[in-house]
Amino acid sequence: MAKLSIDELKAKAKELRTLIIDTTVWAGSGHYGGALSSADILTALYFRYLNLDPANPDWEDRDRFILSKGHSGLGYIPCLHLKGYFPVDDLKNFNHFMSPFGMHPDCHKVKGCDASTGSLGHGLPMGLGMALGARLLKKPFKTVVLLGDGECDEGSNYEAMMAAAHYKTDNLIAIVDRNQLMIDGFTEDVMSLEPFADKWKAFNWDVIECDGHNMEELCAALDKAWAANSGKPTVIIAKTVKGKGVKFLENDVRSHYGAFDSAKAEEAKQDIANS
Ligand SMILES: Cc1ncc(C[n+]2csc(CCOP(=O)(O)OP(=O)(O)O)c2C)c(N)n1
Repeated sequence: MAKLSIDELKAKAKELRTLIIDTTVWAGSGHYGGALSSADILTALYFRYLNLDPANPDWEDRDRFILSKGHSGLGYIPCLHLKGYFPVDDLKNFNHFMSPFGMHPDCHKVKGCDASTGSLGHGLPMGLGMALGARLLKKPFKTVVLLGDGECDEGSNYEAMMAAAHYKTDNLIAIVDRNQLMIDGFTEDVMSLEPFADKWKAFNWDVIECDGHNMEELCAALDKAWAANSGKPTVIIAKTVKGKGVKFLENDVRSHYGAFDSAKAEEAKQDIANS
């Protein structure tokens, strides 16, 4: 599939955000704050970087992607639809009884999904395993793991960071959706992460910081991460805004999870269209 230009990516990210609002309505509720903050990252990955074949989801040489912040399935599953893995009508059952799409992604039920997530702190260890697997199998694929910043309170991440550097997995890319908020407050109040970049550097990772809503910066960061051959894994700390694109949700702890009535859903979509 053709790689989208920067302008096309910007338009696609708007399409994804609109679909996140629709899917929240179809589902009855959802984790829209973190889905909206990661929408530009998912769009750039799926429409410019990840080497995938939606007609052949189990292709062995595909790049691997793990949504470690599994509660953002509300953004990830619509993105897989936009990529062509399944029709939009399937999304209308999101989180309904017997649907393949629960609130958190299940790789045994969702085409294109490489790992089941939802219990935070497991994506990076799994991604490290996939990166080491690629090396053992002499496969060229990259493994990309998207983490939440609140998720980085989980100690398992630090074991994986240490091991990834030890094993020099420069085919592994972590991206942190650094929206500064978690379920119950600002990360710096709940469990401070700063100096966050220095922590990754101390674990011997290459660190790139960028604006996670600026498509030019995001793509420059991903270009650099994709080209890495320094023997170090790379992390992109993407500075984002929870609820991005919908003014009444932006940077507000209450936008972690909730529901919309039809008037609020319309207002949200209008905001996205005007953004
Ligand atoms: C192991 C584990 N503990 C707690 C939770 C409940 N939980 C769901 S989302 C969330 C906050 C995560 O914050 P962050 O990673 O910053 O996500 P974002 O703000 O990007 O949505 C928590 C604690 C969980 N899913 N897994």
